[in-house]
Amino acid sequence: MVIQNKHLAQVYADVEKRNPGEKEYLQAVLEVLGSLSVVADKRPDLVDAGIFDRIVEPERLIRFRISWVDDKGKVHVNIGYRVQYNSAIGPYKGGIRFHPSVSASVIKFLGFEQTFKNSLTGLPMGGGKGGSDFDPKGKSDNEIMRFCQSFMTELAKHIGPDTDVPAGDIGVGAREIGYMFGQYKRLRNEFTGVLTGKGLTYGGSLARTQATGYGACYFTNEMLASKGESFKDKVVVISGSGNVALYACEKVYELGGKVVAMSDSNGYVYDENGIDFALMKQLKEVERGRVSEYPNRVPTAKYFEGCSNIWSVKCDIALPCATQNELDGDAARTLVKNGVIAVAEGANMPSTLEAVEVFLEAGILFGPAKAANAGGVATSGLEMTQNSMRLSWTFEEVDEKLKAIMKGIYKSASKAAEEYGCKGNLVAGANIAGFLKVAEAMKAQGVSY
Ligand code: NDP
Ligand code: 2IT
Repeated sequence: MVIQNKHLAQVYADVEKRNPGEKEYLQAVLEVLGSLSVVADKRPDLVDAGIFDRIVEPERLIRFRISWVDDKGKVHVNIGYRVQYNSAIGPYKGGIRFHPSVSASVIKFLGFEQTFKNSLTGLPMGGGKGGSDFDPKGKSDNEIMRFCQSFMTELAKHIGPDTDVPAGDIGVGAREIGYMFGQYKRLRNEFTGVLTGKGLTYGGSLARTQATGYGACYFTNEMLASKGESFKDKVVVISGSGNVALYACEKVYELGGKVVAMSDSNGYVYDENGIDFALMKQLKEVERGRVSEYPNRVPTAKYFEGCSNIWSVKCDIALPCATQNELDGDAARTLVKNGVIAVAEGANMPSTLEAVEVFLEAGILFGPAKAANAGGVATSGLEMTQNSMRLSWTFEEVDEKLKAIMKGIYKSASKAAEEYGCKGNLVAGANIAGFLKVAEAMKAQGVSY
């Protein structure tokens, strides 16, 4: 990808120098700056205010030690991170990820993306992200609890309901949020909405669990409608089988489509008759099992080793909902060759830069992560609102607001694309629309942060 605008090319060169070898972070920055050349050309005031130089440097990156004791009494040490990326439009907001691949580069890319995503929701939330290289797989419930408590003992020093509000991400769901919330309350003696994705008995919002997957489908529906299409009778492939993938699957069926393949990091399962959502939910969410066990219960389903081959399954709609860079240029070419009409990113940055170029050149409908998966954080924003008002809305009320927000995101991304001369390119549109709000706020607030 080439950055046309000279100032932005220099900004990117500086980012490369300051963050050597941080490939995920550099990839995310390159993609956004690549789209913003048209903005820099039109808005010398933003160049003069140093907005581009400032927006690519996190306000703060906290790195800390997490010591914890396993069930056998052995001491372990992991690294914890919180990036407080940008607070121009609201308190820092974004998930926490527990996965062995977590590094400063991964957390910074996620915090950077989150800044623009949160801006697109229209809600007052800045960008943040956190996590640890801790691997929750194979740990007992007590080990998970002790780890979460140790993690929060340090994180509590840096967060607060008006400062920074974390939530879940890979490896962090309702169980982990519960343990972290409990520890925060113990330390502060305060019952506040400091985390979102909480359980329904202690301040969580109805529909937050479903929100990212549902939202990705609502966004896809908007893209399809622009071409007179819908999910009706469409064959859909969804990668992953975690929180986002599961609820995307449920919504695809509700909208009339059929999900024929889902995966985890070891492999994928295919059933031309359609994946049974209730069974997959039971297997993954309740039993915490593996996708490879699915064919034991459904004889028509077949399991294949290796998760990346899922993209060779012929489909009309592809929803990558697992992790970053899970869909490369070759996978994108295969999808296009097999006649895919729409791809929407439920995960963060699941498509490589090359894959995105393949989709855009092929002219298929492509919904980038910061727009397509914003339903999760948007509903977290709604959870914050309910916590502040000390009341809770019904599932239907939250779901209606989520739908309206996803429609709004589609509209602002397509409008920005059109206004800046790249009609139909939602990657550029989402980057530009998300950026402009943050940029105006930063300019209004003066230099320094
Ligand atoms: P979960 O932990 O619930 O599920 C993650 C899923 O992705 C699992 O099926 C997991 O398989 C798979 N996966 C994880 N890492 C890899 C990998 N390296 N290679 C292949 N598969 C992998 O996480 P979520 O569903 O919450 O998150 C999925 C994606 O969606 C992430 O990119 C996240 O950032 C993004 N997202 C999440 C939101 C949320 O509200 N939860 C909101 C917006 C975006 P396995 O079990 O084998 O590890
Ligand atoms: O990537 C994301 O948007 C999330 N993991 C959700 C963040 C949130 O604060 O709900």
